Amino acid sequence: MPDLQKLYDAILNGDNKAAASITKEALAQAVEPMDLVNKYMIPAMDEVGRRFESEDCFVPELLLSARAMKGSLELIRPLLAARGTEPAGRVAIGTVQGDLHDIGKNLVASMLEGGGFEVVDLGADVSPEKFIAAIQSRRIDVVALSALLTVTMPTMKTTIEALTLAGVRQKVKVIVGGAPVTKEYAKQIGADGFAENAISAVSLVRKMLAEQPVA
Ligand code: B12
Repeated sequence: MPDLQKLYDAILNGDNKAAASITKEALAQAVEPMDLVNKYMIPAMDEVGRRFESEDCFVPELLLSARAMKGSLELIRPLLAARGTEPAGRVAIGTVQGDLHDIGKNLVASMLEGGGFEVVDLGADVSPEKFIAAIQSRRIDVVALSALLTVTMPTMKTTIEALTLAGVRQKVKVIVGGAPVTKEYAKQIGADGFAENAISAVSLVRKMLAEQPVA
């Protein structure tokens, strides 16, 4: 069994090679993938965030840590996706325009795939027009919006408004999330739901589609 504390350290120190090798070793030894994510990887990114806030590290260090996190997540993602059974619905997910943070969004996408949903990942910095085009071309059930910056949170509202203007809002459920987003904010901007993390996002979408299938 690898020393998993070293996975935390590798992500914290932005050492992508070490992070990938410990992740591979852990998965080969059947360590539960979500334990790696929740107990070591996310806490390491939280610590990076704290250091960034207190100016003990800067954007280059953030980028290295993010690269290490993404590399390990890429190894974990296929395992999460393989857990699904029948497609339970189709979700278009993206980080809203102006926001480049995509680690949390990728995690939500992986968990939804693992939960049996088909996921159309539109990426980061996604314009309202791209969300609209996805709804129009891909029979989307749920639109999932991510934002990590307080300055891009209002873009969630403008994206929802754009869906209404384009006449596609009633075709989908809209869920929102990201570290600064709250349940109250979700309600305030007219979203149908909010989830705090990737695991609760899956149960939220499942519940929503079971309770009231979209038109
Ligand atoms: C990594 C990182 C970066 C990387 C992003 C790399 C990438 N590809 O994503 C880089 C270096 C590019 C970056 C840039 C910037 N960043 Co930054 N970044 C972070 C950091 C350290 C970690 C974010 C992260 O990945 N967390 C791990 C993931 C797993 O968590 P998460 O994203 O919150 O996602 C979870 C939940 O929120 C939820 N969720 C997420 N999305 C969704 C969507 C739905 C639908 C649902 C239901 C749930 C959900 O589920 C996820 C899994 O559980 C945070 C600090 C922190 N601890 O959050 C700062 C942080 C977000 N960044 C910050 C800032 C200021 C910036 C910059 C402006 C810095 C600068 N001066 O240039 C730029 C902005 C660039 C831009 N236009 O977007 C601030 C934001 C402050 C604020 N209140 O707005 C933070 C909070 C750091 C800080 N403490 O100051 N950043």
